[in-house]
Amino acid sequence: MYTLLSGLYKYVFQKDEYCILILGLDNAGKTTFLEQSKTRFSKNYKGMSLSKITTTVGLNSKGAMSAVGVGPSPEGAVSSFEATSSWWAHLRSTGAGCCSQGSGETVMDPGHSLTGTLLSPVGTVDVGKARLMFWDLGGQEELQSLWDKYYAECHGVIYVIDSTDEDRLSESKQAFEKMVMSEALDGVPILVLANKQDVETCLSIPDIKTAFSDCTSKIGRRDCLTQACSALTGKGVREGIEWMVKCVVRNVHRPPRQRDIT
Ligand SMILES: Nc1nc2c(ncn2[C@@H]2O[C@H](COP(=O)(O)OP(=O)(O)OP(=O)(O)O)[C@@H](O)[C@H]2O)c(=O)[nH]1
Ligand SMILES: [Mg+2]
Repeated sequence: MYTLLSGLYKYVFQKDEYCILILGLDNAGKTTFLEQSKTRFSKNYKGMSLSKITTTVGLNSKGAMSAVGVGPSPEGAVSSFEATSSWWAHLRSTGAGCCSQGSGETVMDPGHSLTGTLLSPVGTVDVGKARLMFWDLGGQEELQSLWDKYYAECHGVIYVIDSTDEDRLSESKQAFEKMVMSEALDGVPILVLANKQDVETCLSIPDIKTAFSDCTSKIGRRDCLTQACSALTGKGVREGIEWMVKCVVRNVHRPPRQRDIT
């Protein structure tokens, strides 16, 4: 009887949490994608106008803390935030798991003038029993060195490509290649979003697949999907998220964290 009731309690009140990294070059549309996802999947979420999203400065450290259950809700944290010097130093020197760091202070690191997202915003999306916790990491070159600090603890990666930026496609491919070659990401599902498909002159999916073709062997046998997407209009967003949920749920090598819904 106890087992039955405990099973029922878990079914009703527990969510399986999965950490999802959103990576890609700066200006690819990561933050816009995150906002669009939250808007589409969270009934009561009132996001800001997507066209008003600008490159984010620094990180929302309080939001980051709240995502692990020790601070205020990160929902709605879209505007620019400043990085803490201790956070910055902490990230640079030690790195940290995507679910276990933060200082909560707000001071700009004087040594860096960041013009993109460092780590913001943190958002969550519930799909059935799964809760995806997104980490929107900055795409600028100097910030890419931080990406691998999060690999060991993530359950999935969403890699965003700007399909309108042919000039930077090979730069994006190099960043992608470096990422998939990381052992810490072995077996982790990767969703590649060919974003900005609403722009008439954008590169097609076959164009992008061709440009990324020599990454195929490095992707190996893990789940990987290239999805046409417009973070601005929402095209392909639901399909991408639902695919990711399916993959992280079936990946027995990276079990979710379980948390009671409060
Ligand atoms: N046309 C079009 N524009 C988009 C789309 N997604 C994002 N954008 C625009 O691209 C620009 C960059 O979007 P962001 O979401 O800030 O990009 P980001 O990847 O978060 O950039 P960083 O924070 O610098 O790493 C903004 O002007 C967005 O409005 C899209 O699907 N279509
Ligand atoms: Mg951003």
